[in-house]
Amino acid sequence: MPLSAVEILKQRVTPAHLERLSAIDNAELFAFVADAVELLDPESVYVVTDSPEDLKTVREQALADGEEFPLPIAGHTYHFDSILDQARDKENTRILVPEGEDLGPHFNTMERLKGTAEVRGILSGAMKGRVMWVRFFCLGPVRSPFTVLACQVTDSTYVAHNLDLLYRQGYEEFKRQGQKARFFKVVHSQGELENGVSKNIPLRRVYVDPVGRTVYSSNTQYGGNTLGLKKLSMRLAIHQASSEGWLCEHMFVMAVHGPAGRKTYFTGAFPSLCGKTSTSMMRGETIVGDDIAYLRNLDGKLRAVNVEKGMFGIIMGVNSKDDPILWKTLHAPNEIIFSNVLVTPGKTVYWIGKDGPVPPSGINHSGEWAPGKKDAKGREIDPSHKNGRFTLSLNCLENVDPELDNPEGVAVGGVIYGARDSSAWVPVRQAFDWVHGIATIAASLESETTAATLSKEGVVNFDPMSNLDFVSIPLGRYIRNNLDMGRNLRQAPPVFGVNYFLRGEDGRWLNEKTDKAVWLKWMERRAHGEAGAIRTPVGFIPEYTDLEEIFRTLQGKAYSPEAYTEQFTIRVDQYLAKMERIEKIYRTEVRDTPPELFDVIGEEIRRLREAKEKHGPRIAPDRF
Ligand code: SPV
Ligand code: MN
Repeated sequence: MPLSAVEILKQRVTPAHLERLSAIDNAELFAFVADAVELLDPESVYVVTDSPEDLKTVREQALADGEEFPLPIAGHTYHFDSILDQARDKENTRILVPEGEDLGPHFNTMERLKGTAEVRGILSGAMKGRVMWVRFFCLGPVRSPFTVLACQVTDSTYVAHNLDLLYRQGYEEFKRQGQKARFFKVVHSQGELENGVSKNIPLRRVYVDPVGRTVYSSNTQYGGNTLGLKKLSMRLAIHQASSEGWLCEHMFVMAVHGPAGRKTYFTGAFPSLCGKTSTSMMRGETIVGDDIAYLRNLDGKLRAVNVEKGMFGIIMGVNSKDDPILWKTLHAPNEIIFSNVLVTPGKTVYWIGKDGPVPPSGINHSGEWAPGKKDAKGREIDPSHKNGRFTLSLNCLENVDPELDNPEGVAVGGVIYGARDSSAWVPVRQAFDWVHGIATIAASLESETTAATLSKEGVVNFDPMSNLDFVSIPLGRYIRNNLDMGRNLRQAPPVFGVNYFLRGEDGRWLNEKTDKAVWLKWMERRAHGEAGAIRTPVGFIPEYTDLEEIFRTLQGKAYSPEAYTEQFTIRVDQYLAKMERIEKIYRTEVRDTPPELFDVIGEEIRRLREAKEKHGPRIAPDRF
């Protein structure tokens, strides 16, 4: 007769750690941990509570295991992933679906039982001779209508440590909820190591099972594949949210500070590497979160929380001028993990775009490095990986917003969608209303690819809500959930589209990195009906005088009418091509597209054609 979960745990877990587990009165948890122990066969099991001593143990063990290495600044450590394990593995990340279910062509799926069997086969015995760390966390603030609990087991102390910087501790909350606790389950093993990094990359798998509320991750260390509470649980959350009437979005949450001490909270969805973190870290504003938000209708108002409490941010390009707060934090004694940067012999870290010269030598994700070093394919290896990251807790930032842990979240005053679009979208515009914004901005979002995933850079991808990588339900339903959210609010917040990557006809960027500060202030005013706007076929665009004033008073910069005209000229053909492209995708590749999406896109196309007839293919703002 098979052993019960409790019997397995009694055999495999020392009394001290069993006691910690038993303090949580939850049979599903015992079954999960017992199953993980049987499957992974660790030498021992360490149940980590929320206590500072336990967190210290994890931190120190990451160093003892050689998964992290110390740096001279107190609290700083670094970690490398395999050169083949530097980003999210889209190819081998699959949503497991019950037999007969089909999410549509935008998803990488696998039949649930088959996928589970495959990944469990790979994970079988993976923790032999190692410690299995059992971790408890809360997604969203603790004791809030937003809270979702999660338990991750891992054999990587780097992963366990990283989670502590990114998520709110949940052991006490599991204890408190006891039998009532429903939770996400994450099973991770880095697999066999060679020189401290995952060796069997061909056996890297990230399988997400929304039905079983479980994630399996094997033979990888890169955070995006292993921090189960991040993008992996996000897929579980989108599934759950869809059946419960809330949203889980790839969004920052920030306060934009308006006149007379007014704070207006915005959420913002941007594809990876398209300015999401830098927007949320804008000087003068305050940050609630930089990556994932849960949104709920609470008493008719849209409210949002940061699912996390830390940042796993891209370090490339961080410099003292553009990112003064981050710069300061990254150089102060804070608990920070640098991953896939260059570490010099003098033990300083360097990344692409950091102030100062490129060091003549160091160690990076490729091993010993010097300028000119080439990879196996003969391509030059950058000093740091473009997707190199830092992990820190938001509470070490001076611009952290005091509402970070508010159990009720923050009231959303505006929603922003950002694309990486060199040819069409103006730098900032406001949708006519929620449905127009969801249809023509959010659901129509496209982005040129970046280094955040293991794919070719510079290709235009359809990426609705910047969330296509993480949606785990049919796309039509996901779009409908977004439309419904706004419809059910007493008053839906305004929706904006931004684009920091517009180029002129000669290929030059039309905006500076710092211009986004101005767009934020303009959106904040618009959210309160305080700035004017010009009605165009694609939404409201700013008036020159408002932008000129904001540039001048905020940044002491002259903003010329010519720059404005070039930036805000409506390039009708590009918009039309885009809308027609998007419409086709929804007609041919997405099932159950809400009909109003076609209505709204159809109207936009009609408006654009009429405008073109009247004014030609490039329409300067003063023509409207
Ligand atoms: C992103 O790529 O969108 C990230 C980092 O935020 S990852 O955890 O890899 O998803
Ligand atoms: Mn992200």
